[in-house]
Amino acid sequence: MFCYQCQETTKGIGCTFKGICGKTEDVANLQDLLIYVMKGISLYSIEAKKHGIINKEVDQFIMNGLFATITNVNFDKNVFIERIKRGLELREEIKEQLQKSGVNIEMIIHDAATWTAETVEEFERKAKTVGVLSTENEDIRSLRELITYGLKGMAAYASHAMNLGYEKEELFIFMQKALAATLNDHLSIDDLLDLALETGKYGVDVMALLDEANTSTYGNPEITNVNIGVRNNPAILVSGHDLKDLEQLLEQTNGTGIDVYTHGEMLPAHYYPAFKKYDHFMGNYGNAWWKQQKEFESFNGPILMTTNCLVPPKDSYKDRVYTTGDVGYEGLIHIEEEENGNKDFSQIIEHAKKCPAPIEIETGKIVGGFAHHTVLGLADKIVEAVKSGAIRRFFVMAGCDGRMKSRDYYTEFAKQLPKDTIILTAGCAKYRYNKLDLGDINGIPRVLDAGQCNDSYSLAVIALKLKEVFERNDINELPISYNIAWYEQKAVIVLLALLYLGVKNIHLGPTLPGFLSPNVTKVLVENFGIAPIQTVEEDLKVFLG
Ligand code: FSO
Ligand code: SF4
Repeated sequence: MFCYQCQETTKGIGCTFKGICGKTEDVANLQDLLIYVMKGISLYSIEAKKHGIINKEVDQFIMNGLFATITNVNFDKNVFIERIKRGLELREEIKEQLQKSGVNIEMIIHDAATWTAETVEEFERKAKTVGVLSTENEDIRSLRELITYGLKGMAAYASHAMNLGYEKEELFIFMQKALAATLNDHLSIDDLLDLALETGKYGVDVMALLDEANTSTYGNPEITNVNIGVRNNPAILVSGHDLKDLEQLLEQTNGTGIDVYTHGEMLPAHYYPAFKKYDHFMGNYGNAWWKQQKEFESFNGPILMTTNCLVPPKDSYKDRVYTTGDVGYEGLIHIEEEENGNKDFSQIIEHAKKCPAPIEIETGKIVGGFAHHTVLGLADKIVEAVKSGAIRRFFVMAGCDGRMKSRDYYTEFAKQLPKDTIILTAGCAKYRYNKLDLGDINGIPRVLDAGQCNDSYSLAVIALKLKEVFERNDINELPISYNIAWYEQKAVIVLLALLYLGVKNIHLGPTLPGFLSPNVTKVLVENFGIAPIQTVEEDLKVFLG
């Protein structure tokens, strides 16, 4: 195996026998093969789309396949074996559709489109030949992977939007076009750089689509105090990003005496008006994903994982963890979607009834709900505060949290920021500073949480609005600095989206991606001013210059 898609990759270079995330070698290899199969399908599918041949299953298969290979989503070998099998069948189906329509497909000769196998042993053999390192040139490899990881993040967001009935054909076309392009040996470094930026364009589109899906379905996030303590009822903990799953669980637990708490990235669900009507939607329990081994233990009740980030569960609570959607782990119970799109969570509810209430690990409240609608509603106040000098600068500190000690930087950075600055955040990065008492500026809290990582879209909308209000020509002329923390591939699509929007001088940490080759890094530094983080003191000097 060779995997370097996340920030915690071994030595910053690549995981070669077992992932730091817990992904095993066989699963890593099969994930590579699934990606390869999807690239092969894409070669046919983009032809089919050109000729008006519709195959909805292909679109969904590729979206969910990309999603399942994101860090900490699916660790289940059998899931990948089944998907590879289905992928090969689908590839043949779409090929047949093309042939029946008289489309000439003789030019599609790439191995990804033609190889075939039936047994698991054959899959495993093939998998070893199609991984990341099968691209020899390290710059081409770097860009191909950058694009692929961006597509994975895009796919995750597209999937949440689709669960709420929102989809966009252009996104599927692009995902498949870009996947196919990563097989094309004729594309130059410049072509691939352009494609990476184009990925960012569709990144903006997919986040806008998900924003539309979430806000039209559940209302605009409102300023909300979220309880972080517990009460004495048995309860279910929900983690991940899927609001549709949460809604169904809240409906099904209503009146059962079971409380529901959020963990990690599900925290922002509390900001949506539609979820406020549930009295048993109690609060948020714990912190970012990587603390789950401790927090799931003390929660006492069952846990539903709707997306990443799942950490291989400890035996002490393993029987309480349930997965759904693209999430999977061998031995955990998976709740399947029914034909009509419903999910039956009764098994989890019955389980919860037998469990003691959660152990309280903290008390108090955290505030959030500062997505674009709320912040633009405060625009006058904010503009006034900027003009009067009460707010000197905004710091976008969106992204992910993670295990590495070096991420203490973000807590320290937040603490040391001058009192006349505001942090704009989204994603689980916020847990590094959202429980600090950083105060407010004229009633505006100094940490404004827009929501999940996909709500970084809100931060872009806010920046674009400020650009308009302050009559600037360039988004980079605003008093906004970007100090982004990344962990997995959704952060990659967020980053590409910001680059596409023209944001310069983003600081990225706690380390630069292992998948960026020295030459690709050089291009990003020269063209976009991307920089690694240094010490808090050094960075503050640079930002506040
Ligand atoms: Fe965090 Fe995990 Fe949202 Fe990521 S939960 S790390 S960017 O999956 O998705 O922010
Ligand atoms: Fe390693 Fe990250 Fe890949 Fe897991 S996802 S195998 S930790 S690079």
